[in-house]
Amino acid sequence: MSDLFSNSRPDIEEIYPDMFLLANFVETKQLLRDIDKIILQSPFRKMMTPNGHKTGIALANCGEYGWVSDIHGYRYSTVDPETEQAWPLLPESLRALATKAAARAGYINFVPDCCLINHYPIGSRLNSHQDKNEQDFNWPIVSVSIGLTAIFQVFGDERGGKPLNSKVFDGDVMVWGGKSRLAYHGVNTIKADPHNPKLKQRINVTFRKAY
Ligand code: MD3
Ligand code: FE
Repeated sequence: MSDLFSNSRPDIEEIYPDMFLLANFVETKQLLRDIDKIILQSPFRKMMTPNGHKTGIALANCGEYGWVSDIHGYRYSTVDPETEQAWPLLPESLRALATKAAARAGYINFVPDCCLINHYPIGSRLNSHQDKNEQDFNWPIVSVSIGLTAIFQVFGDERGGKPLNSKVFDGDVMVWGGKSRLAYHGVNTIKADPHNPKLKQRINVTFRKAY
């Protein structure tokens, strides 16, 4: 059958310069079990931001470094500010997934030292921003989408304007490197799935090399 009439997506697609979508790259059931364990030790929480508001979405971390925010700014920290303890260990299976996905997109030997887990209930969104707290922008960021479908928005060099919209499904992995690494990006308001009303959330896991 011609591709015009089938719904299949390519295994890998460069949707923006140096930004790769790996369709259905991972089975998310085991990932969710890993995340359940991580959040027992480091629960999802909203953090204060420099503008005096809390982050709109709740987050958790594992690995050597965690992404944290407070009134002083955004940074990477080796300890959870709630407990002053190290973050939960990054499970080896997750580390291997990130390394494999990066290699599939052409970035070999990617070994993340940070795993940020974002929690999106229905109705939540992530406004346009850049990720620039990491030391070396030559390393990509790898992200895994779990649960409800989202629309990623890539704005490019400026915060606003007309974005590239890309739908990402459960099990999709994206690799952002090179010319896309400092692109402004966000996530559109998460909608319920009428075909799957019991599904109430999206989780996004990003793997970074902070240092
Ligand atoms: C694009 N998270 O945590 S995936 C974030 O779905 C973040 O939770 C979104 O943006 C989410 O900062 C988007 C990850 C992502 C990460 C870094 C990027 C997309 C990026 C850097 C450049 C361009
Ligand atoms: Fe981001």
